[in-house]
Amino acid sequence: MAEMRGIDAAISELDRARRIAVVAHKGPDGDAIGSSLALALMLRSLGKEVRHYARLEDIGAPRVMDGLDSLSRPEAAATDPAPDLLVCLDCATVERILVPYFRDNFAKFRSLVIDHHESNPRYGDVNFVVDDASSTGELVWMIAKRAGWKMDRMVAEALWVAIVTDTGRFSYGATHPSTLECGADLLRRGVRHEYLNDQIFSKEALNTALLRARAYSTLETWFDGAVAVIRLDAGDYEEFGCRKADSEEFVNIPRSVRGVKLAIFFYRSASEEKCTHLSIRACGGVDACAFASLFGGGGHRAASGATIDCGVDEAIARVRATLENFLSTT
Ligand SMILES: [Mn+2]
Repeated sequence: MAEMRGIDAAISELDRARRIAVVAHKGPDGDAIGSSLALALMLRSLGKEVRHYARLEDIGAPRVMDGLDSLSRPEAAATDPAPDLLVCLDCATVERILVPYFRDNFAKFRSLVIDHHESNPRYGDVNFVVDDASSTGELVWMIAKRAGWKMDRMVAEALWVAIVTDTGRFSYGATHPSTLECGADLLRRGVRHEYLNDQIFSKEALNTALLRARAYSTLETWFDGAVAVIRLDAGDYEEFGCRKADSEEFVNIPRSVRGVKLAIFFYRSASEEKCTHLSIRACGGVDACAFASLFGGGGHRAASGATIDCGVDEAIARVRATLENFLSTT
């Protein structure tokens, strides 16, 4: 991996702090929730006063992990005792922080950022950001190894979930030898990999399967098959009683179409939401992060996201118009 700069500074920040707030990005995926849970569990067993902020109902399949019973509600942050250190994991920008209070008052806190998004501007007081790391989970594992912290099975399983979800079970390009070494180390710590992988990748509730069928029914391609898209609006989620977290992996539906260079999942998961989210995946040469940045989003070359301030129909029209030009220049 390119650089390990920041790891020792990160460890000394964590060593020094007594009261620590741990937070990941909005709409937490497996890496966000797994890496932050693992860090929170380890810091707690070091005797720190730790609050890990997230809402259980916003977590999709990764909620199969043990240890999520100690989450703090995001709205409690405003009245909880102020932390000595705010740790932001898997969170590319301040605006992406899951807890509104920390987003709005970010400058008031000493902050440590642990992340692997190449669009991350290093917004923390201390930053351990490694662009080409497989996952934030792998970075937390490196910290724990280097600091000599104990990793029990519960911690190892949270890291396993973080890594297998962000690497597509050790298959995407950012899967390095170090990622597999990390996986091996976690297995030695007793991770129930068959159970966890099955629960996360092969099982879903019937209503989620029906929402998936709806998503498939919207599949279409643009520009001679170079782009594939699917769309879900609030009515679809409401019809099947589903949430955003249930559709975490749906972008793989357009991504799976052979010949596609860019796959986009447009969604608005609740009728009170005034904006449309884009989950974007690129294959072969196209830069998904550069494309997302045209709409104020970001992420990685292969996987990125953005939010557009309008309904789904208009978002699709705007993206399609922008794409024509984007594809002809890449
Ligand atoms: Mn990640």
